[in-house]
Amino acid sequence: MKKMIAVCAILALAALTCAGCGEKTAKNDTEEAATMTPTQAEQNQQILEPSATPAPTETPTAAPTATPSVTEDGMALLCPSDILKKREGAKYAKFEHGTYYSEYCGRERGYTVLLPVDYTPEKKYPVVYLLHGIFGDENSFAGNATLPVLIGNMIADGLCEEFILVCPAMFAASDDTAQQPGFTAEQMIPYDRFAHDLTKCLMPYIEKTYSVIEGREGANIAGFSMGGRETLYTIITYPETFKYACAIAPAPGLVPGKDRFMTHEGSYAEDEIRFAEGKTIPEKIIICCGTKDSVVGKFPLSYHELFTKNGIAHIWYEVPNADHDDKAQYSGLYNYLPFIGR
Ligand code: FER
Repeated sequence: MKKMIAVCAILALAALTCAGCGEKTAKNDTEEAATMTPTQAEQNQQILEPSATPAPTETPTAAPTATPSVTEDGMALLCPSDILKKREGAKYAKFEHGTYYSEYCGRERGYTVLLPVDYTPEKKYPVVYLLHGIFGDENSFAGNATLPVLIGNMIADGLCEEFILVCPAMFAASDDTAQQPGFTAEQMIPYDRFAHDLTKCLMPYIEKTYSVIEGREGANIAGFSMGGRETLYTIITYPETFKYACAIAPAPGLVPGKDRFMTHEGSYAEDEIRFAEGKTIPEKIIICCGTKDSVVGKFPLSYHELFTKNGIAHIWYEVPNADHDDKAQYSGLYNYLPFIGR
């Protein structure tokens, strides 16, 4: 029976993820945001003002319905569609697979990496560690052909700096033939263990292997769903390690809770979701989620409320009409990547 539930859950999640693959975001009114850096975005809050004021002779029929394209924190609600399209003559990076030895897990573990097209050891690059969803592995993002396009186009348009994208395998079990991902309390443990594997084993390996800006200045973390939850877990556990963090549709379980998949014991008590005073902490934390997320529902909103209650500065916004899908992911990345290396 348990197996049946797990299989159904896997199929449902896989169907949603695939529904999002290569999805074309509808052309939207956020094109102007394409030329904005966060600083410019911050200065452009007037975009929020509704521009379509009815002419004086018109009888107002209903309240204005136009959705603002940029939030007061400078977040473009949707990723502009042209950023997601291949451009003629443009070169896009390709994912490569690598392995590192994890002393923490006592075995060799995989990762994929997307180096800038013009990668040269003469430069030093910031790194984004991008964490996949539940049941995923280091190949989950590498299978997404749009991701290199989004990144390549943003770099070409001067929207973000060149950076190295590292996609690890998050399920940090010591023996992954004996332990598999799933929806039990026991199966949550390897996900949280990844925070230690990442900071103690993978990050030092990446710093040794590629030409990266070392330490916190070059270290950034983001993730989708289970990866979003582990992004939050990792920055709460190692607040001084990362400069910018982004949790897209973070899954439940960082703190106690219950949903249709399982009862979450919680990796931390609500009161532990804090940064000690005077500690170095991430400079920006973005939490976002689709308004129609049918998998994690209102859990991301509850993280926003908890962070607010516990005094953790962060940016929160919702992606209009996005489900647990690419639309939410691309919006989150589009808003997050401009911070990297700046
Ligand atoms: C849950 C709901 C969703 C959960 C995980 C997810 C561990 C993750 C979804 C995803 O990664 O896509 O209750 O519990």
